[in-house]
Amino acid sequence: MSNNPQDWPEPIIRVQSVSESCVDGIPGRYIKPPSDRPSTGTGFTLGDDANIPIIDLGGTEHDPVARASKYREILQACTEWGFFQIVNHGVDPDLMDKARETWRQFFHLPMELKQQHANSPKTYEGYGSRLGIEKGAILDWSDYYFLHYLPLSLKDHNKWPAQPPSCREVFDEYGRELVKLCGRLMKILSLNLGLEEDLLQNAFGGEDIGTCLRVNFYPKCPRPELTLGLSSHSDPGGMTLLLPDDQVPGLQVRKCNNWITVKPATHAFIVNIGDQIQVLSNAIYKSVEHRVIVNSDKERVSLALFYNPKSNIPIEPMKELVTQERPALYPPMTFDEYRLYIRLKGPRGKSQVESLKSPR
Ligand SMILES: O=C(O)CCC(=O)C(=O)O
Repeated sequence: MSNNPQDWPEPIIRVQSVSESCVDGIPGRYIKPPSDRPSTGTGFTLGDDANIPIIDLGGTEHDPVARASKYREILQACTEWGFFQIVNHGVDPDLMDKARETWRQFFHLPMELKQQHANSPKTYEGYGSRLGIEKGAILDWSDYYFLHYLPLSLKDHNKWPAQPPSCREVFDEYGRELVKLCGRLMKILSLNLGLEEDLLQNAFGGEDIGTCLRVNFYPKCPRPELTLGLSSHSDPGGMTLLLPDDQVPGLQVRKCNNWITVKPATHAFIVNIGDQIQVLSNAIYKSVEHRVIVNSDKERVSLALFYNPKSNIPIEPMKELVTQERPALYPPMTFDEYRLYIRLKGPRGKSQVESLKSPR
């Protein structure tokens, strides 16, 4: 397998087209081994009403007591769950709805238009239907669109869809707002590690961070019990802000060896810690496995904005968090090197960050 693949190992088939043509079966390429199928739970059951923490960010500006209590909730979520939802986060709910609906419209454009943006594994930018380049791999039940927002040197409107006409404008605004929100969360995460508020952002490369968007489209699936919309993985980047579908649940987060289906709160973002923050925090914060299930009567759209460190600087546990009792758990690696793994092999649970751990 080359480290610089130029093309996919086999012709790309759009899952949306497969979904439209199959009535009660799905092609073998999408059938997961029994241990990976949605119904497979292990360990004890946490109950159907279990959910990731929901944290209200409103009202913290002028109230130090409320602020301290919210920050503690965030600390607990980052160390115990790796996931939480935020409400009253300051992003206009209309913009959130508009962003999701604009992308939904994109996926409902005629196939010839979407195909003009077909991506390749060289940069992944554009319209895609698989992660990883292993020939014959079992595939996930989803299509996606991937694009860069930052750094500006990678942002290229020509690689964003031209249709629907508002797409570029809406995502420009959406990206700007979410980068601001990520900056705010980074400060909280830094303070919660007992560090000055800018230290985590500085370890990301300061202003030179990367931000990209993956819009996931999960078509209806006649046999949802046999497949996954997205296989289990932890996010390779820094932090993810996910705008889930407001009508259709699907995201599952691993907790105590079981899978919790996230119930999205109205106009919430789902925040999760990625591998780079797990590494920088010397594993105080957890990057947690998650996956997506699909269903037979509703399509689903989600927008994952990935906030990543500058891609060519070494990422390693921050020196303030390394002590004799808690030596550095990971060797330095740039994000460019790190993300090759998922780009070549596709989503594989937490195998990458686990395999990095230095022997102690
Ligand atoms: O669709 C979702 O809810 C989750 C998407 C996701 O995990 C991802 O894009 O990495």
